[in-house]
Amino acid sequence: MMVKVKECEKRFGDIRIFSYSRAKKGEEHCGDACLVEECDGNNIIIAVVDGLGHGKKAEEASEVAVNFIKSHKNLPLDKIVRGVHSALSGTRGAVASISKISDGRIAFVGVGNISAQIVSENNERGEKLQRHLFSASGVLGWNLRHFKVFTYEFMSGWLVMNTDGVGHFIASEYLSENLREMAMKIMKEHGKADDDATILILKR
Ligand SMILES: [Mn+2]
Repeated sequence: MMVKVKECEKRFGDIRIFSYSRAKKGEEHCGDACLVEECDGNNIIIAVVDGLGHGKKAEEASEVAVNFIKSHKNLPLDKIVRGVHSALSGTRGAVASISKISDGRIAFVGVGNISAQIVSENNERGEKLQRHLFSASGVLGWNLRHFKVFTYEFMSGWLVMNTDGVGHFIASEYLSENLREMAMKIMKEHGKADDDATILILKR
């Protein structure tokens, strides 16, 4: 059985992004989706979305979310999240992480069971800093309670975002300048055959 796979590679100045999505085994629709776009003139917006469940309905929900983000990319992140929540009402719903990358900074918001990690190289002692980013509980389109937009310093390093079709891993154990190789290694070791799986890696 063919597995539906989607790969995307983009570069904006000193930022490179690679994303990879594949459907759950035996499924032709992928309920996960990614977005990478320029926004706010000189910034970048990225998103990873997991439509609830799998199959066509999950795919429809993630498409609604991605299309909303794309057409409202210049709004502040909190407004985008509220907008996605409204746009998804009447659908399966989705969980998502959305981030804007600007000069030296990352703004991030996560809602639901979806994960993101930063490995940055910019602390004073020159050590790598590794952290998992906080995701609020809830499902966009169904219940969105309290959420917060977090801002982190990000001069250089990796931002890794993935759906729960990829099991727990520590991004700093996989660092590579070759983002495709890095993504495929994580996917090979941690991808779950019984769920759609997506990983997006940004490197500055
Ligand atoms: Mn999933």
